[in-house]
Amino acid sequence: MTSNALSKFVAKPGHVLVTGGAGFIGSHTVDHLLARGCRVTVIDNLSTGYRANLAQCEGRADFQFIEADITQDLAPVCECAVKRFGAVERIAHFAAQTAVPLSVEDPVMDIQVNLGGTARLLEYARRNGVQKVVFASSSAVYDDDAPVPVSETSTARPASPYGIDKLAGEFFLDYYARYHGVAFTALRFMNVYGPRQDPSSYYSGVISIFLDRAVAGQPITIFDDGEQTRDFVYVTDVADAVATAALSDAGNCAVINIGTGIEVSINRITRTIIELTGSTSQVRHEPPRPGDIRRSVTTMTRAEDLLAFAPQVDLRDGLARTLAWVRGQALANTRRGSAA
Ligand code: UD2
Repeated sequence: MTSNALSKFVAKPGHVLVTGGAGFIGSHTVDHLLARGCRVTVIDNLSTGYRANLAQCEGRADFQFIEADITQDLAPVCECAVKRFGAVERIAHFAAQTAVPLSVEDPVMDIQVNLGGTARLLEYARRNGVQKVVFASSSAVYDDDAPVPVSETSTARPASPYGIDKLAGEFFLDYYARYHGVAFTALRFMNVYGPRQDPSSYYSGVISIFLDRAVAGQPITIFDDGEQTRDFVYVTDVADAVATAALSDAGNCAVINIGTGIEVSINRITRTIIELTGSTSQVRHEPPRPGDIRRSVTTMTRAEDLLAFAPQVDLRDGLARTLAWVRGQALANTRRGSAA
């Protein structure tokens, strides 16, 4: 859990609030923060997160879980955690409605949860002297007209309400930094993958879906010709970047793309997964998914300069680690099934 990033910045353990901490990226961030000596409070409404993602933290003296919604008044929600761990010093904010297509179907709900939740969180930060907020933004702020590779100075023109929430959230952060002294870093994640990514939804990440299907021997569906590309970044590298930004002044008041700078096609992902799993799954093609962008990959300069970010896990290794987790889950499910 060490990184290049750590050596460059002085980490400041303290009380960190992680919203959406039972989710995929949030729970890995909790692990990294605890490993760096922080006291961690998680708020999660368990709408898409799972307590099981935090099983390794349960019972620890430096960890507290609160089941609550980000759209609630956060002061009473956090009261017991503040009594126990002291004032919240830093926040990593993941809690959100994360499905891009759902945001298109129901933009009002989407804005209420995502932008409303971010505004509420920032008000809590302002009123309670929180030093810094790290915000889980997204490559969804860019559309298909963005250059390849895309940089933080490229025009951000979201193609979905979800992307609008994220971009507007960044403006909120900037406003709270300038007028209320709450520092921030906004991290625009590219395609994050790894253990604990839930494959069960139509909106799940492609790697989690394909590994799940491959292990089960079920058909794999590639939308379009499979030559569309993404920048896949392993979840522990992302969690490390979040923890570095949260615990130091690195990346203060900056927007930073977090990826690998490596462009990979969906066909290549499919071939590697079939090879790693030895799967007999059939691969079939369906028409392109509405709204899908064709190519996505980031420049690395800003993440390197501001966070000393250097991904440690390459794609093959990351896929192998994720596969081990998927197989572990499948085994646990089988055991639970036969015990019932
Ligand atoms: C990612 C993010 C999303 C948003 C968006 C911004 C994930 C899970 N989603 O969406 O939150 O930030 O980027 O642009 O990281 N595909 C298949 N078969 C499948 C599923 C997907 O071929 O069963 C293809 C899909 O058509 C797309 C690619 O795989 O071309 C990646 O899809 P995704 O849903 O994993 O991620 P993306 O880039 O649409």
